[in-house]
Amino acid sequence: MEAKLIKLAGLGDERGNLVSLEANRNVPFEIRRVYYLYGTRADVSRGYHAHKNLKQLIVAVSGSCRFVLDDGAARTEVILDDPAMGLLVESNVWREMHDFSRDCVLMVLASALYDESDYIRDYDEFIRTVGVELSHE
Ligand code: T46
Repeated sequence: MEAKLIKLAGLGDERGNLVSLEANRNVPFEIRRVYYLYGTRADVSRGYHAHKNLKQLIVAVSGSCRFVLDDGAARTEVILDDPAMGLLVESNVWREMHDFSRDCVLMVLASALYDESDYIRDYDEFIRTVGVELSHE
């Protein structure tokens, strides 16, 4: 699978940088929730789940971390280290986050409110879920 990286147009000038995120413009969905992760220890990995019905745009507004994305057929890795790049993660994509820098602040724009029943936290269940979906295509 390919990581979908979106270049977020900078509106900066000689004073510094500015990135604007707008629903259904440079963010390809209606934004219903924003959250951010920070202070994650370098020896800690997070994620290990997929979402059944959620789109997310993920931006490392500070620092860096490494994403592993898996659509059930293939895995890919991407390092997020640029506040002007957004990683678009569609539904039914298993994600893991590793190697957080001390200053990493990961901001996530999401298409829905928090709902634990939208999570698939078991990898075997994830594979069964996408396997079923692929067989319907
Ligand atoms: C994701 C990655 C990138 C809430 O109560 N509300 C929320 O909006 C969120 C995001 C989480 N929570 C609760 C659920 C757990 O009890 O906060 C706790 C930590 O969440 P989780 O273990 O899912 O965190 P991560 O870092 O593994 O994953 C998070 C997001 O949950 C997830 O949607 O894609 O960041």
